[in-house]
Amino acid sequence: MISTETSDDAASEEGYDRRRRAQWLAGQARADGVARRDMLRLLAAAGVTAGAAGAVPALGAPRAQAATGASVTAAAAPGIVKPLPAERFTIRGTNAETKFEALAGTPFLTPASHFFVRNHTATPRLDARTWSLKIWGDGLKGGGLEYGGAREFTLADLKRLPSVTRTAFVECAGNGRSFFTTQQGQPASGTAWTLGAIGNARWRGVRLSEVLRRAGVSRHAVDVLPRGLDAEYVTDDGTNLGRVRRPLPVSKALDDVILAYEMNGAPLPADHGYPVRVLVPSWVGIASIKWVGDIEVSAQPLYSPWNTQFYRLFGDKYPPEGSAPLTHQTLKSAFELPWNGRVEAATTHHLTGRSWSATGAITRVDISTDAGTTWHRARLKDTPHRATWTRWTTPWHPKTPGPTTLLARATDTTGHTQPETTPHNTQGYLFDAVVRHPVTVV
Ligand SMILES: Nc1nc2c(c(=O)[nH]1)N[C@H]1C(S)=C(S)[C@@H](COP(=O)(O)O)O[C@H]1N2
Ligand SMILES: [Mo]
Repeated sequence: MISTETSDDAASEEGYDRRRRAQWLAGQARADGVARRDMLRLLAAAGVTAGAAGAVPALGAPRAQAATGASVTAAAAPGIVKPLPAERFTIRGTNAETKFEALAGTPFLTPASHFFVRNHTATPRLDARTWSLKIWGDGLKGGGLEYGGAREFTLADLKRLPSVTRTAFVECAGNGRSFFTTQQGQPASGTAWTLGAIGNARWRGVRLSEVLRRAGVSRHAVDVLPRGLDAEYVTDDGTNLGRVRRPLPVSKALDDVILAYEMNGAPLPADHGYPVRVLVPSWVGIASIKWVGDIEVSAQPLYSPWNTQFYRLFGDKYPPEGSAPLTHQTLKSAFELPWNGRVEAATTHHLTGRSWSATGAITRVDISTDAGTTWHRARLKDTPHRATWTRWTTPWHPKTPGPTTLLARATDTTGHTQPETTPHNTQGYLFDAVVRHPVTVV
């Protein structure tokens, strides 16, 4: 039942390598100092054919990274466009995790320069002038079964419609996954995120409901299926799952979903979905499809690998077909401190961190600096809201040198408090237990 979410688990270097070669063919990876004929020999030996490379769409001219002086770390995440300095990001295959300690001192809204990136393949370079969104399917009035009946919206069309802004986090369903292994001794497949697969931004765009209404959504519509324009996703065993797409029930689509074209007051950065992404507040990150190119509106329920084999809970505690498809994210807390950091004894520190919940506003955060023996309340620095995070701070005056464990435990308005353990699921989704953060007092 275990399947891999990405190509970058330790166990599947080969898949990552294969993808990297395809990206090189598409002009997205650097191979400084490697002769072209050596690259071609590598590709031939690995059986990467023009067909496999074709899984990567034409992405325009190769990026002249040397000329633009892009950071050297970019080579480790070949599909990501923005700089990924090592003090801010941990590269995990095609993804970049934000280091929580790098958020110390950043505002409530995560700057794009610090926002995590989760790419199944690579960031496509799209031209907003030729981009359009096609809405199609038998859930539209008058049918429109195929593209022939599609309603099309250019970016200019979308910008002419009434806009909305909404602050919300985007968080990967697998955020915190590595703690199933390190804290609970129960390995899970997929990218070994710590707590940094989350960012909180102010999104501006048009309501999806507005666009669906104008496209003529019928009362028979049940699901909508937004699909990205990035490359088709090929799993490690070579199965092509097609373009990244995940159905949304029409009830959610007509509720608070946004087609976002701005992030924190600027056009969406390439890595975060330029020119337009779907933004599904409080739901698992996969729902927020980047680089959206079309949306099928269906009178029948739709499935994709992203709501069947992925993004359900599988394991001993769940039925063989898994739980229902995941919707809301969960409750978590993190310190803005390095893992295994060193803290000076006999001075007062102001520990800082953030807590967040998808289902309610944070009501309290309890902190322990002695591995859970004693607890006290942190001071909340933001007015808590659902689907965003709340920053907090607490003074700490460590007396004796030596190792200790810091804990932060949040409670939200639904009455939910972070538990000591999270029931295991094989793909490591929705970790919500209190994380044990080791530090050494020196
Ligand atoms: N088209 C497309 N949309 C996508 C993805 C992707 O790879 N391709 N990744 C999804 C996942 S799993 C997450 S967690 C979020 C991450 O958004 P970010 O990269 O802007 O942080 O985007 C989602 N939308
Ligand atoms: Mo994700």
